[in-house]
Amino acid sequence: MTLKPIQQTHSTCCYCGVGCGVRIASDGQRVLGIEGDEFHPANLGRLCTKGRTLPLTMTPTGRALYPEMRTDRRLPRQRVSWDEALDTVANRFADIIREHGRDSVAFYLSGQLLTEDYYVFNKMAKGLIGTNNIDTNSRLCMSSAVMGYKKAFGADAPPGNYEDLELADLLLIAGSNMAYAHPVLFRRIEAAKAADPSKRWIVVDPRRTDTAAMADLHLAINPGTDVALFNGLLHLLLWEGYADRRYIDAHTEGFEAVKDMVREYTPKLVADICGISDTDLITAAQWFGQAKAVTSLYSMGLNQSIQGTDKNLAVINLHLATGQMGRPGAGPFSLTGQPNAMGGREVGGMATMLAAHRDIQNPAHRSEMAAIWGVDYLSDTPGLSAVDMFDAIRRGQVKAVWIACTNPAHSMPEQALIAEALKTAEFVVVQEAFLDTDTVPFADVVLPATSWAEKEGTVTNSERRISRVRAAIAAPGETQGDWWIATQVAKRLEKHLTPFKMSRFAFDTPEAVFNEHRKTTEGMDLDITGLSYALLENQGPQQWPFPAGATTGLARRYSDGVFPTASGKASFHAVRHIGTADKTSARYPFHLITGRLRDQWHGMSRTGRVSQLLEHVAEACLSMNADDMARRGIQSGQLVKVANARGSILVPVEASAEVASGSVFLPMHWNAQFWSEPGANRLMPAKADPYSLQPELKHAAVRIDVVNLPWQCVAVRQGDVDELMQAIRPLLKQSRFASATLIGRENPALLVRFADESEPDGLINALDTAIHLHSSPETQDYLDPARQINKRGRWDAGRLTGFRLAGETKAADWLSDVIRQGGEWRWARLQAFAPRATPPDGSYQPAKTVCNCLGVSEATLKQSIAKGCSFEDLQQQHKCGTQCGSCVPEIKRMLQNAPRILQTA
Ligand SMILES: Nc1nc2c(c(=O)[nH]1)N[C@H]1C(S)=C(S)[C@@H](COP(=O)(O)OP(=O)(O)OC[C@H]3O[C@@H](n4cnc5c(=O)[nH]c(N)nc54)[C@H](O)[C@@H]3O)O[C@H]1N2
Ligand SMILES: Nc1nc2c(c(=O)[nH]1)N[C@H]1C(S)=C(S)[C@@H](COP(=O)(O)OP(=O)(O)OC[C@H]3O[C@@H](n4cnc5c(=O)[nH]c(N)nc54)[C@H](O)[C@@H]3O)O[C@H]1N2
Ligand code: SF4
Ligand SMILES: [Mo]
Repeated sequence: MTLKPIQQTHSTCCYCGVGCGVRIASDGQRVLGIEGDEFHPANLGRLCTKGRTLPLTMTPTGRALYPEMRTDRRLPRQRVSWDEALDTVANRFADIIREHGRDSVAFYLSGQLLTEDYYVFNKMAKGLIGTNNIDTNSRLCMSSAVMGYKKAFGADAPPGNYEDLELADLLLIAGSNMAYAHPVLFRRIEAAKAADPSKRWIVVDPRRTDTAAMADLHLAINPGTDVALFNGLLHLLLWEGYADRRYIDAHTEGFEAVKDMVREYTPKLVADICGISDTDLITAAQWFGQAKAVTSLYSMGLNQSIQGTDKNLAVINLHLATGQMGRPGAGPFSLTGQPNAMGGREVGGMATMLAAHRDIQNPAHRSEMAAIWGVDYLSDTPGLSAVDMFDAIRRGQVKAVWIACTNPAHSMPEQALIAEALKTAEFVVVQEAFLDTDTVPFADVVLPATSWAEKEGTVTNSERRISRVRAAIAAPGETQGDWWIATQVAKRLEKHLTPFKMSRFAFDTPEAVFNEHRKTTEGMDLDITGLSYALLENQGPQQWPFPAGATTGLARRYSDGVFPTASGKASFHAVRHIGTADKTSARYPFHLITGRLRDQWHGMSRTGRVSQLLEHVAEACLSMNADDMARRGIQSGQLVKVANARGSILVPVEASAEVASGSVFLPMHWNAQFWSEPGANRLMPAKADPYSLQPELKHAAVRIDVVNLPWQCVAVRQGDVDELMQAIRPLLKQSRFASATLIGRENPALLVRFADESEPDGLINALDTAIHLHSSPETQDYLDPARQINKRGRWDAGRLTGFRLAGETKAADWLSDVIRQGGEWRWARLQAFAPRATPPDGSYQPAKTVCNCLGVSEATLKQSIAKGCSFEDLQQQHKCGTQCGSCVPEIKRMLQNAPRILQTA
């Protein structure tokens, strides 16, 4: 065998909006490793757990590798050629447009597409078909931030850059759990604070997240009360004389109305609405007022609200009133979530905007774009935003939808309605990299896309920095770039819709697309006419604007105090507190909050394949305040039903000090691929902000009841975990509750659990078949039919490699840990599988991993902490937290929670 030489390819991480630069090691066919790029200005060499484990996600099982199609929805899809798939999509779209008009088709895209992909789709919808029905998951994510910036400054996008986060002497972090969601940026601000401990952080979050735990002041406000809080802060800032009159007079308008309005927001009233003390409020205002440079960082806790735009504007008011703008370390900085949320905004890939920050309803903007695209018609009616789009599909008004790079069956609110819409639609196209998502089963046509390490293009991160994404390996199967797929269909559609003209989709490379996109930005606020692939190649990632002739991008906008509004001034907005769409009541007494976990990404199509990433949190779990649990007689590990009028889900509950009394938290990630349940969005309201049209995905009112399902079964099996996971999925619906996950590191295993009133017919046989646990000389059974107890273990070469405990599961945690730790089997076989078997005393230690990079377990850390180790000692002994650093907050919390006598010992 000849070894292929190892190549290094510079690219960008495909997860979050931090936009870390990576170097991919490959042999051209397979990704062999990954490192952070020391020269990329976003991460300077760092990567978080998700970025570091990207190579482990590159397994072929479950990838969409070939075009597939079906003409009868009762039958499975069949593999077809690209020509057949592309012709079908173009023909069906053309037929539907001819019969029902341009607005009877829609596109639902993603902030994870590259700018080039996005550009072609947007041109096809707006420039070729003539519909603005093209919206994206950015509607669920950034649209309130976009509206906030546009209303206040006249243009979109964060004014500052990542250095400002380090330069600020006060960070106001609101509705953002950076420690989990933007880990590498969090490492940067942590380091800045360690270097200068006089820097302060205020964190505004109803939960005591890892981010909040590190703050100098945590304002644990009631969900949805941010506008009241910011108005209260402004009230105090003005009262205490911290207003910057010179800045207000020279560079803003609308101040007087806001000043009058915030009079109402007295400290007493605000403390009551927000559920915080007025002393904390006053402290926060003093710190804000006294700081030389304040940067506010915010994300979904502000955006995903029926007041998302107002929440953004209320933060911006604070900056305008105190002149905390346009200087190093000062400004309102919206953290973008997806790797290319910004690029999507740049090409205008949403229902309410045109390319390069132009407006649909501005006739001059429309004619500029029509001229660039060489078309006569651009629709002047805004298209349907995400929630309305799926509603229109459900009502039959929109007949065909093309979904690319997003999983709406999981991520949209009121899931039941989304499923109904996808069933009602006449024609559903899903362009995906993975087949195991909740949306794919609805597809009439699946278009297989290349993904990270296989595709070419550009992305823009949170600080307006454009980086190249490069292919390191060959495209697997027949997958194609998203831009290519869109281009091929557009060319075919042109023949139907505008025959005999020269093609406007003559793109043969992503670079050709980029060059056309660049032209649309000429003279606009995001002018990038000075950028090219060659420049990005030679000089690395660049910030926009970068007009022709420039030598660098612009690090900081509005430093001259001139804003792109008619008057050149920024606007204050008098926004009042409204609250959440759902109100808690006697019937639905709990606030359900949703959000992210450190090691999972959205619908888990990628991160759910990596056992290491599931070690941090293995299964969906509802976090609940211990006092609330005690009051209701609920115990950790019990199953509860979380319900409201929109539906219900079953989930195990766990006591958590993170949530306040009256609130519960459920991660957004788990879905029908890993669970008997569809996910948190079964319960979330499809109620949206009136300006940004962003739905309130953060909050719902729910009730919580204990559910007793006496029959339980747990099984674990080592082997090809991708294949085991696929085999188990059809069984997840065969009992009232089920969940599947991966455990272990070197020899990962599938873990699946079921619960029901009594043993479901045929489930055990089906399970044994799916996980290859047939009776054999290597297996040992324990049966007690009278009590429905049926257990089996399997050993290979002296090691336990699988088991199934049905009817009685007491030994499940012990046996799972034995498999996870991978050691020799040291106990009597039958005895271990007898009823209520427990590990012989002291013979094993539970294996929860805290430091994922180096595999340091909670037990190991607890032992060292009990011996009196400090944080530095722990790092020296175990190297924990020295790689990606994501576990540092957790280790610090463990140290804080350890009995004091031991810490000082
Ligand atoms: N690990 C990981 N990282 C990610 C992602 C991921 O899936 N996994 N996704 C990326 C994407 S697309 C996005 S958009 C970002 C999101 O990044 P974040 O917005 O930081 O993440 P979330 O956990 O959704 O929400 C942040 C916090 O809002 C709080 N919150 C809830 N309601 C309120 C409220 O009314 N007011 C305030 N002030 N806070 C509230 C929640 O308790 C939560 O801690 O993360 C990006 N990074
Ligand atoms: N309750 C609740 N719901 C939420 C949120 C919340 O906080 N709470 N957050 C919302 C937010 S901010 C967001 S951004 C959304 C995210 O929601 P989604 O967009 O649905 O999330 P993903 O799972 O990232 O979906 C991306 C899909 O693209 C596929 N894919 C990956 N790479 C490629 C590629 O190169 N090409 C193509 N064609 N496909 C690819 C992946 O397999 C995956 O299925 O969820 C929203 N929903
Ligand atoms: S912080 Fe982590 S997930 Fe985000 S871009 Fe960097 S490595 Fe990727
Ligand atoms: Mo997002």
